[in-house]
Amino acid sequence: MLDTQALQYPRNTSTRRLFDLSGLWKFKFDSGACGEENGWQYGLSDYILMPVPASFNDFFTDKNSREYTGDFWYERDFIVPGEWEGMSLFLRFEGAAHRAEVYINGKKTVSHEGGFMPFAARLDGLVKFDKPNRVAVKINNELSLTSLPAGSTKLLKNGRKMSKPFFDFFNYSGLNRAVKLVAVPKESILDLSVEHKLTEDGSETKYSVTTNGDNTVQVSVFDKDGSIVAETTGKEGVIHIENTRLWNVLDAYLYTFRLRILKSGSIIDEYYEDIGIRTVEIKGRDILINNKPVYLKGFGKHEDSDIIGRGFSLPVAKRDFELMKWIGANSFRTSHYPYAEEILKMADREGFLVIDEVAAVGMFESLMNFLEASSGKKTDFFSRDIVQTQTKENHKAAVSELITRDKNHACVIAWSLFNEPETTSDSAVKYFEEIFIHALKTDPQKRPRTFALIMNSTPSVCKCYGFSDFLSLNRYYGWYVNGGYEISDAKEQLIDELKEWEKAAPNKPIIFTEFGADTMPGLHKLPSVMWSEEYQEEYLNMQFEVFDMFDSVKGEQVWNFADFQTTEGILRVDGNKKGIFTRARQPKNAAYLFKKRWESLALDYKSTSSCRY
Ligand code: CKU
Repeated sequence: MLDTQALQYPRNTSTRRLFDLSGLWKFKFDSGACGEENGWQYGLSDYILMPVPASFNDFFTDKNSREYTGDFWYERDFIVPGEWEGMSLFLRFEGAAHRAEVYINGKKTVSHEGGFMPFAARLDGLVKFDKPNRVAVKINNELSLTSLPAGSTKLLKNGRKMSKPFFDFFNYSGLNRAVKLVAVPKESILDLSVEHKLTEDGSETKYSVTTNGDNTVQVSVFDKDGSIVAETTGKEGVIHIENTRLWNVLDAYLYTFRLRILKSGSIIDEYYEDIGIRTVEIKGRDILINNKPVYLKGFGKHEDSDIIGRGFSLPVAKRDFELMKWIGANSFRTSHYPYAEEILKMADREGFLVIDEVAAVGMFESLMNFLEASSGKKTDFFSRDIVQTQTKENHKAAVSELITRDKNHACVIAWSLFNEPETTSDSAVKYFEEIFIHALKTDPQKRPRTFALIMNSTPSVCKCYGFSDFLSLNRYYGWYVNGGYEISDAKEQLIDELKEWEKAAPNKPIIFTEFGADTMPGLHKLPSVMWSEEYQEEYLNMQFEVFDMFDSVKGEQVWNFADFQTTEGILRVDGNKKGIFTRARQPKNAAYLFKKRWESLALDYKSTSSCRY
């Protein structure tokens, strides 16, 4: 059963309490997978200290530790204040990559699969008040056919395990996001869903609140100045706001929804959520926000930075938003996994459009999918029984969690349900259908659903594009195919493929969710060669010319926002260098090219709808 309250962003309110347990935790590798046998759930000996939140990998100076694959443990003590007795208590793990088992004072309380979603270890009856309690968590970072992201684990001849991802980012692991101690009233608000509609005089928001009791629920809506604009009671209902200040692209406005459980005048529980009122719809070949067409400008990103790996860093997130605003972007995709909630909150506040992606990446099954996809390699990932059972179950659970966690964010305009899966077999079709239906059922706002199409998923062979409400193309003509002086042929290929898509899917907008060229910052060559800053610009100018030829292309999200770390290999020079910014978040020349283009493109660029700005 989905613990919806665990997915609710924790807040201090008049009835709720919160401690952030970020800091140094005890840490130990368990290469023999014998931690429990040795009683590690009660406490670790011979440990080292490890910062939380962060990936453990890049702190180490020895390669065996950096590449470590298998079980590892974190542990610390915490005190629950006596004043919290009688409340419902839990530890909220916001991201433990990739699976975790939590022990409270030696007792196993919860396990969770997937490294990018919050889950709760319920503490009721397990902790002492005003005295130290111990939390020990065993994490495992092995990749397999059933993990999201998918990959394999190789046993080296020396007995060590090694991660072999079917995807192009380093398998950063550990407590990548915060752990919080949360106290809520026994009778409390478990979940809120909202669905917006624009009316002649403002807006209507259909809402639904779940609680674990029968007392009255009150919903009050406040504007930015703190004035109340609507109030109603009941677990379900409609909130009518007049002259609504809508949430718009790069022009955000958030109302505060205050939820209360009331019992004879006293407040049993209180929770707040900042909510932007807007609608999203695909109509013909347009993406409409509040019934107005938009053109997406932005990036595929990663949660990736120096030293902390995939660990969440508020300062890095802040810098990224400043750069995205500076360059004239209005959107990004959370490639290739759900990002920390704080990032979506920032996007809500800044008015960015987000394609929210589940960690279903690697379902093409290749160690170098980026290369092999363009060479015509075929795999049969979905034909396996284990994929149709266990992987699908994990995938559905991940979709449920993602949508439950993120459904109320104004910034989320679409769900991306896969990145570059195999799509040419009948077994893929069956799997896709279930995942797409599941997402639709779970989302109260019925947002558009999509998936990013790998290079060899072309209209003539792809059997799955029909499920998408808009097409998301990852294309590298001019890089993996016909790069360098052959770029003129690359351009022809790109044009030909787009013509085919326009014919095959006449009613679907096309977004380029990836295109890009690896570029060593500071490498200059006249005339250009591949990897030089000049070639990156030449490649991008070619892409722009083609995008501008097709009215069906309704967005461009370049790969990638910044350089990022990957598994080492002959095609990666200390990581993927397709960034428009370096890993230290400084511009390559191409950043100025984008700035010029994006600042000059209207928000409704190429719209076909009659309703324009
Ligand atoms: C990117 C077939 C292309 C897949 N795409 C996925 C992304 O994760 C990679 O980093 C390609 C690349 O730079 O190769």
